[in-house]
Amino acid sequence: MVNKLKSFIVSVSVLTAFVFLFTTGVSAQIRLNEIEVDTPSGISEPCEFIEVIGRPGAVVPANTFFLSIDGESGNYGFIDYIANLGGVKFGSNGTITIITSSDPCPGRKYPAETTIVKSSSFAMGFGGETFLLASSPHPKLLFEGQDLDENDDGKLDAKYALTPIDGIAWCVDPSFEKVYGGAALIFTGSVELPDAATRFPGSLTPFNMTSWYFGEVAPPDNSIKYAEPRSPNFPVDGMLTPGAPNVGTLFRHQSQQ
Ligand SMILES: [Ca+2]
Ligand SMILES: [Ca+2]
Ligand SMILES: [Ca+2]
Ligand SMILES: [Ca+2]
Repeated sequence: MVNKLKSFIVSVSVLTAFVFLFTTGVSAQIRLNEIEVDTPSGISEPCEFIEVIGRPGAVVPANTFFLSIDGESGNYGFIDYIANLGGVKFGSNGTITIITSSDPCPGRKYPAETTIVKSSSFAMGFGGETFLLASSPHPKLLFEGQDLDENDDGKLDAKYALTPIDGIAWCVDPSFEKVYGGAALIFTGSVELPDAATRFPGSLTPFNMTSWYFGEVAPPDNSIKYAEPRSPNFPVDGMLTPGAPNVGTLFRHQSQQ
């Protein structure tokens, strides 16, 4: 009897470990890949998108979210934009593309090889902002306008039990703004915050500043061209690839100088 119980406990533990490893294995392969936050239009953001990369055909574990979290004083921790990716299958090119359901981007066609997810959020936040992939066992607590940092200490409050997966952030002044969930702060400054950012293809380290290049986006709204000011590491072949695998040769710029 004791032996049976022991072997039952062992089986359950092995199964639990397997499920845990499998789940973390899948989420370990999910990365933020590309993001266009500020489109050239001065009045709306019709061509915003968020691209997430993973294994082609893999299903995102339940309760996995993309969050745009405000980092500015007075709004520390507020969710500006949310998309639930749980249960979504990566397209055959390994991407999921999140767009807003309310504001179509005229003239832009997303490839059939990506999976489109529509968010009811209207636009990601401007200024100091964190763009985070995270999971939480409390999905009902996550919605646009929720304050993930009620005590404004720059840490995601424990009650949300968020596990960050990957993320980037930018700030005008990090001494007055917050960056959440360990996101890589890829830009600080008051001149021009980046309009968009792209992960170098194949550089899949999470929360890693040097995996990213960024810049302004040139008009028109559906443009895929970056413009100045660009990041110092901007590759000669850098451009936006909404819903498609990224381009940009890492460190190429150094041999050009
Ligand atoms: Ca903001
Ligand atoms: Ca707050
Ligand atoms: Ca907090
Ligand atoms: Ca892309």
